[in-house]
Order: sequence, then C-alpha cells, then structure tokens
Amino acid sequence: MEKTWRWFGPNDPITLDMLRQIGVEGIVTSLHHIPNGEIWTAEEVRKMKDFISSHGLRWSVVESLPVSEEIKYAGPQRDKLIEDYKVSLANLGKTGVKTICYNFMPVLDWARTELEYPNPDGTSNLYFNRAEFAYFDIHILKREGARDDYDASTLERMEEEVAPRMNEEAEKRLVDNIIVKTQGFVNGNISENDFDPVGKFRDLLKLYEGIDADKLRENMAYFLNAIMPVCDEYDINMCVHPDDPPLQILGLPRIVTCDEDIRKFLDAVPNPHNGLTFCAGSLSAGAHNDVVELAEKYADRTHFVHTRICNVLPNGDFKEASHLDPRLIKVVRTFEKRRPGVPMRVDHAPLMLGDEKMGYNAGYSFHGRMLALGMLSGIMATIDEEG
Ligand code: DNO
Repeated sequence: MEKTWRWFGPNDPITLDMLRQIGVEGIVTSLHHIPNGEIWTAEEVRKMKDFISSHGLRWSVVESLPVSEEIKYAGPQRDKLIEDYKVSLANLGKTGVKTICYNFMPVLDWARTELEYPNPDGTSNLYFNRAEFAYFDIHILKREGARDDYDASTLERMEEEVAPRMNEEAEKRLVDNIIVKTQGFVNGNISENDFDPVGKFRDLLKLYEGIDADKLRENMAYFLNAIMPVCDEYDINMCVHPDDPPLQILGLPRIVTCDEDIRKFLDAVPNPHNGLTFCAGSLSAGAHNDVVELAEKYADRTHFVHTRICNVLPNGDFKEASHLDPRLIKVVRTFEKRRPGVPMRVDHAPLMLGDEKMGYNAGYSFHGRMLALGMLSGIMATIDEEG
C-alpha cells in the first residue's frame, strides 16, 4: 500500500519536509480554509497540489471533501450543493487528485469522550466512555427520550461513577471533547469559536427529526447517483468513511456501521467508483464487527485504508489498541496482497514523548503516528518478503 499521512495544510506544525524524512510517500489533506459547501476552484486545488509536489510528495487523497448537512437531510439547497460538489470534484479530477474520502454521518463526525486517557506506560490515547457519553446526552444536551437509548448498567454507571465527579469545569471539558475539539479541525459543524456549542448542536439535531435510516440511505444514494457521472469521467474514487463509532447515537440515523450497511450502500450504487474507506479502527469499535472478515469481503471496493484498531471493553467503552494488534496485521495483509497500490494512512496514535505539549489535533500526534508508521512499514515489508 502507499504510505500516506494526514497533514492539515501549511499551518500544520508537522511539515512536509519532516514527513519526507520518515518515509511518507503521499499526502492526505483537505482545503481546510474553504468553508463547508463552497466550491473548490481549480486554482485553489492546483495551488495545494503544487505546494505538496514542491516538497517531493504527492497529494494522494482528499480527506475530506465534506458533504453538507443539507445534502444529508435533503434540505431545500440540496441540488445546488450537489451541483457545486460536482464542480469541486471535476476540478480535483482535472488536477489528478482522484481519491476522495467523505462521510455521511449526520451532525457529528467521529465521537470520543476523552482525548488524553492515560496508558500505564505514560503515553495517552483517545477513549470513549459510554457512561460519560450518556451523561452528555441526558444531563447536558437534555435530549428528549435519551435515557431510553442506554442499557441499565450504563445508566447505573453514569449515576454512580460519572455524575458525582461532574461540575461546571468537567462538563465543559466533556462538551469540548465530544462536540468541539474533535469536530472543528475536520471541518465539522462546531468550531472553537462557537459561543454556545450545545445550543447550536441541539438545533442541528432538530434537522433530522423524522429522518430514519432508510430515508438517510435514500439521500445518500441520491447524492452518489448524482455525482457518479463526474467520477466516471475523471476516474475518481469516492470512499465513504464508516460511522465512528459504528453505533446509533443521539437518536440520529447511522448507516455505515456494519456488514449489512456496507453491502446496502455498495449495492445501492453498483459503480466501482462508489467505494469504501476501510477504517479498521471505526469498524472495530463495534463489538458486532469482525474487521478481519470485513476486509476480506470488501477489499475490492476499498479505495483507502485507515490503519488503527480498537478494543471494546465489556461495559461498552472502547479505546485505541496497539498498531501491532494481530487483527490489524491480518487486515494489512489482506490489503497489501489484494490492493497493493491503495493509499493507507496511520490513524489515531498515542500522545508520547512531548506530543502532548504541541497542541496537535486530537488523535494526530507526531511521535505516536511516526512510531505507528514504523510498525506498519515493518509489517508491510514482512508481508511483501513472504510473498
Ligand atoms: C477522524 C477522522 C474523521 C474522518 C471523516 C471523513 O479522525 O477519521 O473525521 O476524516 O469522517 O469524512
């Protein structure tokens, strides 16, 4: 697989020169300065491509060309936004950037409750605490009917372990982790500048009243069918990112969570340009998913791979596991053998060796990811050597 790295543009403290030194071959990035929904002009695309090329690297993947909320819930501007999306795609295609990662998660992109969960060795990781998430949903967001979405043991843990340690500051941190710090840098709905993130979030949830999984699926197929002619013309591969975590949350429909979901969206638009970002980490955060089996099953429709993996604990929490986890090695073997040129990026890695002082985007440390890339490079070289 092609070794790629998610880089957040010219303001990223991790520079392209640094990335060349550690064996990165291709760059995964977005035009982060262009607001969600606006056209990516040929000029802006070309500028980014040339900047990356001038550092001896190539722009391999766009992550993400964001799909506006209105396309997801089919608001009045949907067709206009899809037309604009097609223009951006064509501009990317003409410039030779042909792998596009996006997601179809309503309102909230990925979700974590803790960004610096301490590991016994002194490093820290991302963590999802189900009882804290329930606390956010029930006591902070105060979503109607929220309580019914959690099992009795999560509710008990929430009352006994989480509620007693909550105060204004702890609540603010939880809000920050779930809907601010993890969202802004991925061009999500909420950013650090929002004055009332919870209020804004409540308004966003309202947009999905009456939209169930089938309706969202229909909207996704509508979007994909509309853009496929442009993808065919420029040989662009669209690759949807699975829902992270792959579970129903906050009463929102989620449609890329499991084997059956993946099969449905691939069959709904049976064009090879309609494909998957195989994020082993997101899929493994659902105990119902067998990532090793899913990789075998969907390798042919996978155009981009995120290498990381999670452990789900008996209480429903999950945390990022080692990049040397045997399941991840098997997934890497599948893609290295069946999709040798496909871009792969190391995803979410621990904060270590001073990373924590650098203000990196959550999950995107330098030392942690560099170590993980070293591990992955070793795994891939071994697989190639074994033939
Ligand atoms: C989080 C990322 C996601 C991903 C988007 C793709 O770390 O994996 O934000 O980039 O969902 O659209």
